[in-house]
Amino acid sequence: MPEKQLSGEVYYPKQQIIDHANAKCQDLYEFAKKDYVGFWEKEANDLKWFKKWDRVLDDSKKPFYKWFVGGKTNIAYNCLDVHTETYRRNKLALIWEGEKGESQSYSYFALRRDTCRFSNILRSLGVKKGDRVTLYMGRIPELMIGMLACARIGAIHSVVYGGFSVEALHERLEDSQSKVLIVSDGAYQRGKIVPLKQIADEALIRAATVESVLVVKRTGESINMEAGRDMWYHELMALPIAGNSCTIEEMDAEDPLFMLYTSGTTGKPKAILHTHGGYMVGIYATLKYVFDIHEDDRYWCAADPGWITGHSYIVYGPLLNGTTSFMYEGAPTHPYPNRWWQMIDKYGINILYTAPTAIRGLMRFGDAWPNRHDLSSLRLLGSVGEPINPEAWRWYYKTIGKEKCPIMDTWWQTETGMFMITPMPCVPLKPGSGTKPFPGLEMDIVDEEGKSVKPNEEGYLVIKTPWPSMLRSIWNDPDRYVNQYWSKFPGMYLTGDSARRDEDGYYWIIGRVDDVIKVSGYRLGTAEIESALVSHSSVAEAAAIGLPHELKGNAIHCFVILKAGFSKSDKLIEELRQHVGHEVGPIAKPEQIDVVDSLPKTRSGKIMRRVLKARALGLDPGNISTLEE
Ligand code: 7RM
Repeated sequence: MPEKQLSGEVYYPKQQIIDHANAKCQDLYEFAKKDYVGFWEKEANDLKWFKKWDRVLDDSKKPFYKWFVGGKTNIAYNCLDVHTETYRRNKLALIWEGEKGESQSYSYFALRRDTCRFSNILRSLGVKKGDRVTLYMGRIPELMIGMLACARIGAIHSVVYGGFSVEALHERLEDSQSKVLIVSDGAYQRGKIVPLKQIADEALIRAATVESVLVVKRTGESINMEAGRDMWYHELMALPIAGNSCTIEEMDAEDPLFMLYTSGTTGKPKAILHTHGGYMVGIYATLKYVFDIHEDDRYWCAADPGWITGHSYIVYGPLLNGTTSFMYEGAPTHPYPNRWWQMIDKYGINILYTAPTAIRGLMRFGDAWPNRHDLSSLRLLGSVGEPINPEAWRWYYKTIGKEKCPIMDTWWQTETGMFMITPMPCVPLKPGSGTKPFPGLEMDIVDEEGKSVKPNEEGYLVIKTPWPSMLRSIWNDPDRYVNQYWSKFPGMYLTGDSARRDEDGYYWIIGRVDDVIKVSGYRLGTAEIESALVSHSSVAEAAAIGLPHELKGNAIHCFVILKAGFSKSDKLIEELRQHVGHEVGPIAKPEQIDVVDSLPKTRSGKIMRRVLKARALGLDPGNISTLEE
């Protein structure tokens, strides 16, 4: 039992959870507090290196930190080859179920073999170390194989979420200067087909660097195949050059592994860069300790591989830990709201990791759906993407976890690569709080001057120590990396979130303080939505804000000023919504669009979204001294 009585609604860990844990987590906190560099070094020693590092951390060129300097490794080697060299070769690495109900599984042996075959194909198409490859597909095994194949040969993968559309994909192909695009003909979603290849064709018209397009057949719908550019994945994989073995590229620990686009404060999305060495160590250790991963577990992260959660905790984390990862292609409620519960029962899933929006979406169908299934295999639950409201937390805990599974509410970002604020199995939980920083991390909540705020006061959430899976930079824009994350408070990483810490030291995330909107856990920038709106012939100016939404967490509300000659109509509003869907993607479609005559602006012409939001919520807009009118 903890020494101190905690305040509020507290759930103490069950003894069997503590006993099962693969480490005494109090010891981890203590060890890492004394020597965080030593803590990470110890974790790195669990993994295979072609050459060990000379130095664990080099902070001589802050904020361009380097980890495991001089070390040589390859994350794909640690995900696959280290296991196929042992008795794990015949163990399942991946179990996949399609939305239509079909299933496939891959042993570590099979996943390595197919990855090697695909690596050979990529090499034969001229893809070399450092080249960029974009992947745009649904949740299918080939996405995992594609990512691992890039990693194996040292190519940098850039996965574009399948929910994004033409302009978003085009921008990402262009910015990354990708040589190859891997796409599926389409993706199943709620019984319908999302025509990914068709969207890609449109995006490719202006993407000059793409030489080859490799198409995975998923739906079998008829698509356009451009001679000389487009090739079928299954045909390539059957060629003799796709041998079952493939030499591995020995990567420097600091060599880039992938780039992943995410939305920021202003302007276009930026590509966050992660590495082979430090990223690997961070992901491996956090998943092992937080979700208490054991190799006989069946672990299900229900996120999309196209987001950081999927990169770290569907693909790399589970494989590094030698466990079995489960992947489901479709929607949680298709064809019925028991779809998830049925699969937990069918496959004996031990750990489920999902987002509050999904939990709320399933909760509204009532307890009868989960109660029809045996969920007793579950041992741990997880939540990510946005603050979880206590009501959804309690439902998840009681109805799904049967009051025996702790909920790991993990706070982290594309930029952090790994869990940052999170419980571990020994930590008492409070619904809605991610509890405390992971061992080895010093975090704080500070005021405008960078000084720690008092308990329960709101402030900027910052990180004060470097960590191995931290972003290294922004692709092609190191200045933006410095300005965005390290300039407001010298020596501190700015997360962009506001938070408070209670009297027990528990962190409570309040939300973004910048122009990022989290819709159903997906991160979108106001700038992307606004620029899509003004690209329509009728719109002169636009502003987007996020307003609270019962299921989605936040929903997008827009304000537009129409150009002369256009007038407000339901037809035009619907056309604008569709236009945003086409340009950015269906997830970005505004909930509501209001036509207005003017927008609140600062004297320098910046739209004051804060004022729009306060007005919409009927709140005091706060300090409006910079307002123009
Ligand atoms: C993993 C991910 C990052 C932003 C972050 C927060 C919000 C994420 C939680 C959360 C409260 C959580 N990466 N966020 N997890 N807020 N509790 N457990 O979501 O780059 O897409 O977004 O998401 O605002 O800054 S992300």
